[in-house]
Amino acid sequence: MKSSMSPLPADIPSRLSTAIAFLCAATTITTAAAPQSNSGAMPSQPNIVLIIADDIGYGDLGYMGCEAIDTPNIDRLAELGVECTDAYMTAPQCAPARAAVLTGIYQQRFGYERIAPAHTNGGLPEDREIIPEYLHSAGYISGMVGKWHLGYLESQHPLNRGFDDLYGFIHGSHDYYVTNPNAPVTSYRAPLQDGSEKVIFNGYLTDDLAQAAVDFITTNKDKPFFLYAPFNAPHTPHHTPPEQYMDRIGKTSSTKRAEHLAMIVALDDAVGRIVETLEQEGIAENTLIIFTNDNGGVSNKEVASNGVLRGGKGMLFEGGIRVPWIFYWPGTLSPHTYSQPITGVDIAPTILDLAAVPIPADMDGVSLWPSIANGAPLDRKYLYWRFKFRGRVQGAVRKGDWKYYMVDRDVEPSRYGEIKPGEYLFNLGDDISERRDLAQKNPEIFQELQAAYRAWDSELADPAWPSD
Ligand SMILES: [Ca+2]
Repeated sequence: MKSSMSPLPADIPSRLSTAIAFLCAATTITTAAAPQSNSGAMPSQPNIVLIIADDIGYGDLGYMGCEAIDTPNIDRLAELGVECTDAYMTAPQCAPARAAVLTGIYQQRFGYERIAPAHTNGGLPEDREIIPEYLHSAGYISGMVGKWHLGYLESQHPLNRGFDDLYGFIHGSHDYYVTNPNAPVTSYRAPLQDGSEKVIFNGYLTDDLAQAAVDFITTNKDKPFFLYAPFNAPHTPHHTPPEQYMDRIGKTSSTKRAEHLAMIVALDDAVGRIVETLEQEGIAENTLIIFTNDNGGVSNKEVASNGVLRGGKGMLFEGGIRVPWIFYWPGTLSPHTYSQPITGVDIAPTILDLAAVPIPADMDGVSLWPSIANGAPLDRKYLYWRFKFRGRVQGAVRKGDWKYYMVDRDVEPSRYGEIKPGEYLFNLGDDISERRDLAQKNPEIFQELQAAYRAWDSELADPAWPSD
């Protein structure tokens, strides 16, 4: 098991330094007590709330070092829960990352390499089961609030994919203000749906989704439930959030960044309302909350900040795939920092494990429960990535602190820092910003990871639809 936090460059924000100092202190304390479940046994069929933000930058939350906003509700989950420092999604883009989360399988195995344009009929294949379908057999009620983005066909609709309840939208983004169900459908203006009904809403979307999450919890408080809450904040469009959010932004470099951060403040309030509802209903101690983000922030618009990480959305540098990730379960999970590398395909098997549903053998992910609850080392050698998008292939493998990265075409220098087509080796332990290529100095580990990538790559399907 590696140290509790990866070393960071000297220029990390002072607030993050403070947070790390606190977390290191906390880790020291909890190491003595050993991170573990209080009961020592796996709790039976807890409620599970999975909150996934959309395009938050790695440095855009209070506890991750953002100085321009406070995110007290998310920060509280990190402080009192399990803060995962080396957590990833399996794609640097919304939909493929979500496909892996819900199936527990690397999405490239079934051709979900990239987002599916609406005209392609692409999306979740019918023969790949997803979390709510598995949970039905264990008596769970499942609800979804937010952004689907996993197919436009009726057969791919959330209500036909195991969800008993839906409040949200099918496309990849949505207006933050009023929509009319009779208006022409565009990517931003597909109607909001309450179950199978198209609805008008007149408020602010993040507030509206928070209310739907609260209503789902209140309605289903007496059953084991799974609430999948993929909020679309702070994804585009950059509609200026209401004053109550804009007024809480400190100094920023641009109006667009202020709007981006205000969307995150609204999301933080939504998280607070969900936690408050669980507490008011007396079920907080029987509910696991997972909070994470679907891919890194867009790094070319001076909107999101990925902190010390290189690159952003669309890239397999850390800035595109490394995400904030928290497990919060008061009374069951002791607060601690968790630094083993984990990734999006681990979410489904972890949830199934807690629900006492057998984990299918074809899942790539592993249940994290024994590890986050009792400190067991994960039995896994490599994490993998591949992203074929708009004519460029990127690949990556992580083992311990080592990361192999390959790209077959020039990467736009202004966007990610100059990098030429080739294969690289980075050591994230002392170079989290991926600036020093160590391939020549470490041929053995380079060749091992290169071979691991090529073997895994050979198992994958071709992308099932073209890039848009
Ligand atoms: Ca996204």
